[in-house]
Amino acid sequence: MPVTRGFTGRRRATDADQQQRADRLPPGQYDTGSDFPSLTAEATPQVDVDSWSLSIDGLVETPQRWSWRDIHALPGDSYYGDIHCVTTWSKFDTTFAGVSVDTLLDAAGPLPEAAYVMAHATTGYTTNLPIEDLRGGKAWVVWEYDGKPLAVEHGGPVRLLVPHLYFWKSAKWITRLELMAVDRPGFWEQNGYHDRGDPWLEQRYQGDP
Ligand SMILES: Nc1nc2c(c(=O)[nH]1)N[C@H]1C(S)=C(S)[C@@H](COP(=O)(O)O)O[C@H]1N2
Ligand SMILES: [Mo]
Repeated sequence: MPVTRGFTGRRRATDADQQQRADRLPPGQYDTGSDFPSLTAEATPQVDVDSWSLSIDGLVETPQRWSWRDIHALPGDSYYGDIHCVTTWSKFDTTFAGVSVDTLLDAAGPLPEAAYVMAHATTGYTTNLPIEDLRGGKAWVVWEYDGKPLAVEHGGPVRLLVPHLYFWKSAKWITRLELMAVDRPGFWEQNGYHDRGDPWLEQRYQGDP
């Protein structure tokens, strides 16, 4: 009965695929499928690439500043995988391209006492991260999504991408990384959200593990 065998085979593959997708969802999250929600606290800015720049300053040996052209001249890198918003949507199989934050930090030379980073956007949005969450191939500064220029509602021209943490850590319209010795809460963190935000530990709010 070739027809039945074929049908059973397909159904098994689908079950396995569904289980795999379920295993990729951190606790309390759902799969948003092909939707890519946009979440912005402030008014969406128009950022002109000719005047945009990214700075690294604070506790570094050599403060750095890259223009749009300079940052494109650095060795490129990309991310393929999942993202997780604290409002409970997760999106699978995203592709972003830009540069690894390691490349940027290496150029600036973090001082030994630099333990935290505040990411700043043109709009005044801020978010704080332990420096270790930005090193070791875990974080990017990106200007492409799905092979196309990053749309303004998703942080274009340039955003931070830290996909192993809740997505509010991925500051849109990024212009500055400030290296600090002592942690300081950013925008959502001042409003009760967690200082680290690991989705697998469900670190949503201050006081969560
Ligand atoms: N500048 C800025 N960056 C931001 C935000 C914001 O409001 N302003 N929202 C954060 C939150 S809560 C999420 S879930 C993601 C949303 O990114 P998206 O709009 O591309 O989905 O951006 C993060 N970065
Ligand atoms: Mo979010």
